[in-house]
Amino acid sequence: MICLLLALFAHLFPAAGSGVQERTFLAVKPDGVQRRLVGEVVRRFETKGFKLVALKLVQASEELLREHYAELRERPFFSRLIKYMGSGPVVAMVWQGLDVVRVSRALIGATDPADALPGTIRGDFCIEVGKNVIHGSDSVESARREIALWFRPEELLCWEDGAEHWLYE
Ligand code: D4T
Repeated sequence: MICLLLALFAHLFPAAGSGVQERTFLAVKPDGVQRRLVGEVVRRFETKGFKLVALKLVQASEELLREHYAELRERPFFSRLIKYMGSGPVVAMVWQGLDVVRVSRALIGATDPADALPGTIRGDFCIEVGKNVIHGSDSVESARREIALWFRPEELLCWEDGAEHWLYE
């Protein structure tokens, strides 16, 4: 109930999703699941200190993927991207924390793994842009849209974070 009220509040007052309450959508792509990288990806976000709010293994439908990547529908790689993303299960997640959208993109690394720095997920675990292991929302607005697309409100859990006191000033 409290979660539903918070979701409604965030919808009515966009600034409410900022600060420590900011959320992002991440997905370990089919290649990441096949290559047993789910644990490694979760470990990186967990040890950074972000809070896990939702997680599920999903075989995404073509309809969902077309909606998720709607902005890229005119790009030449769109069909290949939709086929690849539907080629096996993905692990969909929501993470929360201060500046989590921007910091997650930094932890993930550049879209093309050839440009991704060592120490980032794409820098450490993949080679080509068409098999780049993980997706992360590129803005707070995209995160809101993607979370609503992949999760029902009741799947986003509110829980007391005992570590918050040790992570934030
Ligand atoms: P995602 O959305 O998967 O986190 O990737 P990015 O946000 O880092 O990059 P993007 O939206 O530009 O690309 C989405 C997705 O398309 C694949 N892709 C991209 C591809 O196969 N060929 C390409 O030339 C580009 C630019 C990889 C990520």
